[in-house]
Amino acid sequence: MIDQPNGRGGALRRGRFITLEGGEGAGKSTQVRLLVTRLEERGIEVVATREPGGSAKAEALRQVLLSGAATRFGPRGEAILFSAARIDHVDNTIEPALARGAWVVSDRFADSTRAYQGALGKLDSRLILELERIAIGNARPDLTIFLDIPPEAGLLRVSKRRNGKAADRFEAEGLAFHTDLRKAFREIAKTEPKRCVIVNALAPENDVAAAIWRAVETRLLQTTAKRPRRARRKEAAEERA
Ligand code: T5A
Repeated sequence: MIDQPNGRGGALRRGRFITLEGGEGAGKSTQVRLLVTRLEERGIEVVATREPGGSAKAEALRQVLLSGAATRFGPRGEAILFSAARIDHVDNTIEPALARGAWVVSDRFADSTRAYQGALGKLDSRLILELERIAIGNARPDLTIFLDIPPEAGLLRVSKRRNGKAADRFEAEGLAFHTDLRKAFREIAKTEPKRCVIVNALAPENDVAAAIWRAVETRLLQTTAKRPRRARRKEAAEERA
């Protein structure tokens, strides 16, 4: 096997990759922090990251994307720019962490492109999948938590936090946009139930955290502990190849 540094050649991946997705103000950043603390308490090395951003070059693109300067390129151009940022994020933050056995928890990832640019921008799903293939290669999330919240409630949280400051490019979209966005996220979760879990984000912070932790325990921690000798033998064989 060719061991490419970005993992696209199928390099061994030992860590686990969790993404949190959802609409504006759903509580993703809050829950990333709580989840990271909880995993660290279990002695797991965790890298907390976010999109757009998460690495030096991707953070530079974040400014462009959130300021609205990329809007003039249309949904296709925006999707490509989000994917360019993702390539740097995967190569320089996510893959190196997973390769050394750390867990990665990301505040948004490729499902945001599927929902925001794909579903809302009415892009051909083949383009979105091709961009995903190029940008993320093997760095596919093991678990995705969709924080589900009525858009009115999420936007209210965000506007309170903003405290008079201007909304960013996506926050500024109307209610119909955010309602469709919620549908798009739910649709993704429905089509990939093995990877995705929907959590009610209207609940109090601690209840949301508890629901996320239940998903992590049942889907990742228990399966990691029980990982059969077969899986470990396969990894060893991949390392030798
Ligand atoms: N985007 C991103 C794309 O279009 N395509 C892509 O491919 C990608 C990756 C990123 C924008 O980019 C778009 C989507 C986004 O519009 P961002 O600034 O990173 O923008 O913003 P968001 O990811 O949307 O995150 P937000 O900061 O808006 O919201 P969060 O992280 O979901 O929420 P959080 O934790 O900051 O909480 C918001 C407020 O609510 C409170 C918090 O204290 C905070 O004040 N809160 C709660 N209140 C009550 N109950 C709870 N359970 C609460 N949880 C949090």
